[in-house]
Amino acid sequence: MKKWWKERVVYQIYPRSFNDTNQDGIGDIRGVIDKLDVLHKLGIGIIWFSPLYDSPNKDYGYDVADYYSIHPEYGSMSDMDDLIEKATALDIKIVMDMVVNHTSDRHEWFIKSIQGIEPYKDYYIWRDGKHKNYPNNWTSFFTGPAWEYSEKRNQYYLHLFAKEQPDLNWENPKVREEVKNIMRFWLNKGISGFRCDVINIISKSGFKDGKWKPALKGLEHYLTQPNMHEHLKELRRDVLQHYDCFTVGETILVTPKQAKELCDNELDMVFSFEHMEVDQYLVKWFKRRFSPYRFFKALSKWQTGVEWNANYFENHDQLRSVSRFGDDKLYWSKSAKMLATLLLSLRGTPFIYQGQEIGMTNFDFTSMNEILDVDSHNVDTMLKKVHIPTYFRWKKIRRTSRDNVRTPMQWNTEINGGFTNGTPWLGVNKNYKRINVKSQVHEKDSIWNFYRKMIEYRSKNECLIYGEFKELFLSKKVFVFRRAMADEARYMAFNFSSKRFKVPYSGVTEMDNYNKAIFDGVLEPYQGVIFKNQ
Ligand code: TEU
Ligand code: CA
Repeated sequence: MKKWWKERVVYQIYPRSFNDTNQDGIGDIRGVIDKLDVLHKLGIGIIWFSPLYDSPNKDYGYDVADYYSIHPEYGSMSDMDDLIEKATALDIKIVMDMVVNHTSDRHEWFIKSIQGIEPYKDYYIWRDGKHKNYPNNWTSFFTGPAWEYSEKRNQYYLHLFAKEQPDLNWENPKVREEVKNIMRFWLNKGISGFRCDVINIISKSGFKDGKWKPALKGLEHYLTQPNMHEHLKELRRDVLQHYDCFTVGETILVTPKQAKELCDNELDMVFSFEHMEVDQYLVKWFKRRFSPYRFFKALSKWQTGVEWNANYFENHDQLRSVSRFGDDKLYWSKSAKMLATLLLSLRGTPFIYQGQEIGMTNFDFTSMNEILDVDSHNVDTMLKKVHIPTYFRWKKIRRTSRDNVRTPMQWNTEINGGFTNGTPWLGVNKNYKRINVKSQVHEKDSIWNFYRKMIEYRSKNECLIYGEFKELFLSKKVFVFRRAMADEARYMAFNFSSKRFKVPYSGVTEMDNYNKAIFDGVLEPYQGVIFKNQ
């Protein structure tokens, strides 16, 4: 079925690092308004905002203290209204981040829940300790036990993330009514959908000890549980279906089968993680060499496994894709463009993360002091406890920290890359003089202009949007597939290496990071090409 959210390209903004207009070193809503024009020129049709709500920022907004207000650091509700109006005028739709598996421990609900005040008493998941110990052996995504003791209540509360992020009790109908009201509030303001944070772990069925696992004990008791489906159906029935909107679920460890079920009558699409796990063992704890082969396999599996994908190579939790899947040195520009071609030619809604369109790279930090991410600090503390030396701790953190992608946007060659004249909340990458928006908007052959052309190309070719996907050729470093509908077909070929490869396909090129008119079957290093078969 045709849908506007299938035809548009989404651009994710991490507001804190986007653009600062009052020189406090923190990106703000007015800063987004100032850049709407350049986003419009790029051709994007939807903006997803990482949380802008009031928050003590333990997890930079993913710990919400008030879903109905804007964090003063980012501006005011009237700035937000202004932004929605100005974006709408440019035909850009807005998607909000819905973080409702947990709240901040500073949320009024939690403060009252600790004190046992009704109706909040059971808004969270409280359990008595077992023999003066945790209620069970579950562990948090951010390391350590998933329970925290509250003296006031003489009970433990569950937190699957930081201890400042208590999990909401979704089995309590009052909690679900609260969530519905929050959704209605934002939809009535004119936004067009939600990205639903860790939505497949909202329902916990029973609190038995988890099976032994090196990481994440307890998973089997809260991952994609039957009640989760019921809760999501309820949200759709009571709220979502009454608006012209869409939802994309962030669903951890999801399989295509589960994704299909989730997209049946609940969400519209989900973010899967399989293609992001091809360079790591056991979730994200141990890194292994990036394997393009595993990457293609995962993409191919999902392309055919579900009806509609949410395609992404980067977000605020991952690494920079050009540094991770491409070559951010010798083939920086070529490989960034190749990734753009692949991302925008897969079947599904494409999501671009701020900075990806100019090939921003992983951070250039040199020590833990430059890192602010709570996850990285928890990992560091945990490794310290088991006596891992500084050098190895830093090696691990440097390769996994979410701050790699959270460094401020690089706008121009001025101080701090034009992000702020003040002191940026997080360090700006020193390569901003070479990698920035302004230079790339002017330079015809830049990554930015390539993204612009590629977005335009996709929007003009129904085949790229609605065409069926078929894998044609898949090897260690090379991937060829076809998108086809009715009597139209496009072929795509990608070389994830610095060597040349020959493939048994050729044709007239329509998009090519080597600007060749004909594709003769020889793939240049990091070439990505779309062609029509002759
Ligand atoms: O992420 C959920 C999630 O799976 C991550 O915690 C992931 O394990 C980690 O970031 C990988 O490094 C969502 C948000 O995207 C993330 O920013 C939040 O911190 C988290 O939920 C808690 O809200
Ligand atoms: Ca600011």
